[in-house]
Amino acid sequence: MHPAPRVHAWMTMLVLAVICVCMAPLHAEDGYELWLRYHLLATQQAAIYRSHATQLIESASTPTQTVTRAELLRGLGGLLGQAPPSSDAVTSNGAIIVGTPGSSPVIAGLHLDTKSLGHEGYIIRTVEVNGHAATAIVAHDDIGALYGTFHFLRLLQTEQSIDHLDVTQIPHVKLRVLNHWDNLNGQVERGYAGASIWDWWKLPDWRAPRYTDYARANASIGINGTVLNNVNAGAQILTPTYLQKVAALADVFRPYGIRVYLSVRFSAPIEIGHLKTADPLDPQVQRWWRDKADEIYKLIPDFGGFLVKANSEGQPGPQDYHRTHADGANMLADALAPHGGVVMWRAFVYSANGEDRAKQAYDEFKPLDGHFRDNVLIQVKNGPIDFQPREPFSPLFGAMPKTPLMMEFEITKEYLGFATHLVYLGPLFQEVLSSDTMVHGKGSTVAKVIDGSLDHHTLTGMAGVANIGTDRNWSGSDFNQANWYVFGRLAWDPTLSSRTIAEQWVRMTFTNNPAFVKPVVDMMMGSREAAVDYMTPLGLHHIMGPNHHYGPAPWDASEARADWRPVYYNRADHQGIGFDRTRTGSDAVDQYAPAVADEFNDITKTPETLLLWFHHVPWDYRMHSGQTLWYELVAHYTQGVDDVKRMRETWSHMNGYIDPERYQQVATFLAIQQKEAQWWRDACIAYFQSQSGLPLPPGFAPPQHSLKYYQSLTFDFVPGYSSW
Ligand code: GCV
Repeated sequence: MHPAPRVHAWMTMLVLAVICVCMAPLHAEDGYELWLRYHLLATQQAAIYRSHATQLIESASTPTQTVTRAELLRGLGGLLGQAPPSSDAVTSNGAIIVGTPGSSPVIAGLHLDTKSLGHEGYIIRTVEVNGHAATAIVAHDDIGALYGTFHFLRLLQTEQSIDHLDVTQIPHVKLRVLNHWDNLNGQVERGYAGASIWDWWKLPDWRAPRYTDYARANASIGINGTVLNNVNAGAQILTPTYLQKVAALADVFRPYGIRVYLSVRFSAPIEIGHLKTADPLDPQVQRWWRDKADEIYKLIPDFGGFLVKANSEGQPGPQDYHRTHADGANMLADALAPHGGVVMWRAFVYSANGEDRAKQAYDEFKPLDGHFRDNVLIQVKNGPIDFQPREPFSPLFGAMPKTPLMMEFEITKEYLGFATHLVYLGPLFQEVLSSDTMVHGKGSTVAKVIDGSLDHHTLTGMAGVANIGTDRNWSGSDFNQANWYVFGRLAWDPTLSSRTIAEQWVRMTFTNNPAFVKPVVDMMMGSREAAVDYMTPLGLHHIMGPNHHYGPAPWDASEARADWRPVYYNRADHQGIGFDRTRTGSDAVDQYAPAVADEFNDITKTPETLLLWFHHVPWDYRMHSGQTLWYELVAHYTQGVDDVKRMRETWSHMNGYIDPERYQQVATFLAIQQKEAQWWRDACIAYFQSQSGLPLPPGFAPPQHSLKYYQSLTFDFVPGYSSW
């Protein structure tokens, strides 16, 4: 047989394959690079920056120095099209000098005050060395230089001038931590971005490159800790097999300044230690935890500590043995103290005891102020109930001056539309942080509680429940990445503006083109209020579908426990709507400092955004607008849907400014958001109208379906919920 035809066919296929490869976009955008997309800058901008990047003077002898150098080469190489050569001495204008006085004689020669920067701070300054202008990125410790490097790259990514730099940054908060609610079986509780990124099965041997990218992303925004597993914890994570896996992850994260922490199950001494009790005052139990801590620190010398959910939603805890939360936390704290570890003990506790759920965490923890060991932080959710689209700040902030309180935000959008709704959480985080507790007079903001300045604490922290999973884009949607990003930036500095952070994120993630940046940042900034409007306006809360938390169900009374039923929270009836938490109601208001309590107690002084949180209000109550409450409620719901329509409209004009892949997914997700916003509006209006008995105010469209229809909807599979 003659081989020629076959060779010919093979050649043809090869040529076709080459053509296909050449025609395919070199780099399809899938969101994997997050905000660390070091794509080539516009020609003119790149040329300017190249003159500031002629030499690289650094040292790469420690692991952190090595990753710092790698990031610089990657960043400069990508943004400028070429990375500068390394050298030992400054010989021309435009050198970039990175490191610490200890690692670089050139930096030592600058005589900058690095000691006052602490472990993580840095300076970025334009300096003169040997008569040449240079940019110095200087810190006291290696990790500060890495943080400074990311900051410097951000200046380039966002096209800022780097001619005369003089930046000093020191983090305001010590522990800046992600909380993963990841189960060991790969499911993520309240996760909407695929499965857990921790591949426990293949660890410790296979250390997926994604773990390094995770560490890079976190370090770039100053996150320095990660709790790997769900607060609804199994004891298994503390077994030797899993600790080896945890140690492998700790090894990957260490150069990036990230410590690992674990959520621990309070009853672990029984389940894996085979003791008869987990009583925190039992000497055998105390010994077990001490031994466990010793075992962990042998494997992971810089292990961060434990996060604990105890006596909450069915989890075991010290109260099972008639002990207090302080007894439980202190026992673990004593085990960790010799190694420098901390306990982050959650204040998210409530039970079906008939008391207003919003009051219970305060009632439980306030009396324990001053009873915790020095290495215990109490981790408090931002609001008194549970990460609702809008809540007042938790009354615990400011109420426990002798105890470090950590903020817990939820980055994953359990109550804000899961993966698909575009809701930028920066304004929510900022609203909470800037709330004034008034405990020491005006200006006693929640941010000052968290950064320790209000009551002089040096152990401080902020936690964010992660929205990260195995989806290529990490967070389930491109815009959800902004919520991870803004959390990290605000944990570093809670006084930053969420708008500035959004703008930087947009520039780094998409483009610097002002025709894109301005409208998209505006859209992000309005998105949280839009969601509040179409879900829970005017202080409504907890009216989502029970358990899975997807979609509206203000009518639901099916839960066994009253405090899990939406009707418990909205209390809509023929007279009015809202939860009376005033002094004649549950008196939750008096958990706040007197000035705040008086405001929340008085219906005329309560901000309308929180009206129905604190008051049961007649339908015909006159609002500031002069309209009735019923009118305003319908108007807000309608406004929310209209806002989403406008967001879609804004986005439709963005076509062509960015890659088609991400453009299209955002467009499709916005269409889903509009559909679901309409559903929220219509279902809630239909139900509240069934209670108020009032006609729809003129000019507003009636719900698209009957109340019966909305009540009949069921959902068999809802992401993030199956682990329950
Ligand atoms: C981890 C809410 C969520 C639960 C979560 C809990 C918590 O109730 O719905 O999934 O459990 O908060 O924060 O512990």
